[in-house]
Amino acid sequence: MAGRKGDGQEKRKASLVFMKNLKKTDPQIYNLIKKEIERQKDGLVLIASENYASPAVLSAMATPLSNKYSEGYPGKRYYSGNKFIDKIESIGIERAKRLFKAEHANLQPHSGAQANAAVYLALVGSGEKILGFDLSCGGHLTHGSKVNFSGKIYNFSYYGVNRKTELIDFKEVRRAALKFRPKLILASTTSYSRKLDFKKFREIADEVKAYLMADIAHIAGLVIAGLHPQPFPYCDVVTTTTHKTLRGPRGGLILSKIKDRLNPKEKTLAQKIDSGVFPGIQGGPLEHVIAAKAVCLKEAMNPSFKKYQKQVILNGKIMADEFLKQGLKVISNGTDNHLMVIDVSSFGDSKIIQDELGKVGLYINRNAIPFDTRPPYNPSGVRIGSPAITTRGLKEKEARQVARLMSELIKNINSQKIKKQIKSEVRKIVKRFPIYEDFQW
Ligand code: DSN
Repeated sequence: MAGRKGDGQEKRKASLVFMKNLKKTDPQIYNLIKKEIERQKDGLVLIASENYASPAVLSAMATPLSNKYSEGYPGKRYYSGNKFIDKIESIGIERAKRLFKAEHANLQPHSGAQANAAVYLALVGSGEKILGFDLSCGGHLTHGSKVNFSGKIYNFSYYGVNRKTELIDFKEVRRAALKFRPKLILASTTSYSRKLDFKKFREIADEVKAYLMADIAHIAGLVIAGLHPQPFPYCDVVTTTTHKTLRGPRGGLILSKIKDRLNPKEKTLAQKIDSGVFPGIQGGPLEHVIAAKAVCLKEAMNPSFKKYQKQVILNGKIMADEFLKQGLKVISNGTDNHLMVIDVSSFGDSKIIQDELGKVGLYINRNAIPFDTRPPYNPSGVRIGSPAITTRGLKEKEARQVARLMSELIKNINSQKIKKQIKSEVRKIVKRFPIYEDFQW
């Protein structure tokens, strides 16, 4: 992979020729894109939901496929001229089904939020009940936040984590499900660092006759690599994004069973999901992004993908271990996956910590912690992820070093001298582990 050393992939030259045209037509935007590329190259991305897509994935997106209208699905479009688009989308669908062991796949959601919206529309009526995971414990905005469409249109209730262990407590999930009697249960996270037991969720869903959906946006790559329990056959529907551990283009994806086990006499589950996406919530699909999704799914079939995901977990564990050694409080005392949340409230304001880390080239995002009493804009924690640094080729030794540098800055948030030292250490690391080095923009 051009400039993506360390993840076992072939090194290749690549270039986005369209950037040359952009330079002539709109130098202002061209220059800003170049600056953003340099920022990504010159810093260490520790935002758990970000990654570096391959030149092949990026190239597929920068194509005239963007010009095409293809409302509908392969073989059933509303516009002519979809001969090749149909083939591309069908290849992507087959790859997604194979990788996630799914009976049905829909590659059209523009994002993870759109994927979730389409599933809710397909399965739950307005005002009906959904049981989700509490946002401060690791859920997502689209899992029923009051400020999001999900919390406004549907009647949400939540389960959380055990106060002491900070782990999902299945007794509480069951109690909440029996009391609330939801139509849909979400086994879905965005900042939870432990494995999800889909079998247990399914037992509870069966007991209350609810659909079960997993939003595996964060852990999709780990699931494909067999390093996290598989959502199928337990879940009815699985949503994901394609740009996090999956390392593809920005976008969403829905996987599902074909049959609707709760309402077998109605349309199939697969039909409901497809019409939930189109015409339910979207018009024309972004076929250039769908082509890039197909490319990232091909990359995920390469044995080097599993090797990469193993290293993502190893790096995550090492970082959590170092944070604990440095005296920081890691939620649930560690991680089983690619991320962890740290309570930084005793060291300062999380927004300031996030911004100061960004100034030395260490990019993270602030995040709520379980039972957080602080507001979402200034929560008590920060979230750290290992996928992007692992794509750059950092291994255990460097992951530990990065965690140590971050801890030093967090503990000395007002020391300019320490920040200067850390900035120079980060510079050395990004030079040793370059990204997109042969990619000509
Ligand atoms: N998917 C979220 C994240 O984890 O960063 C953003 O919405």
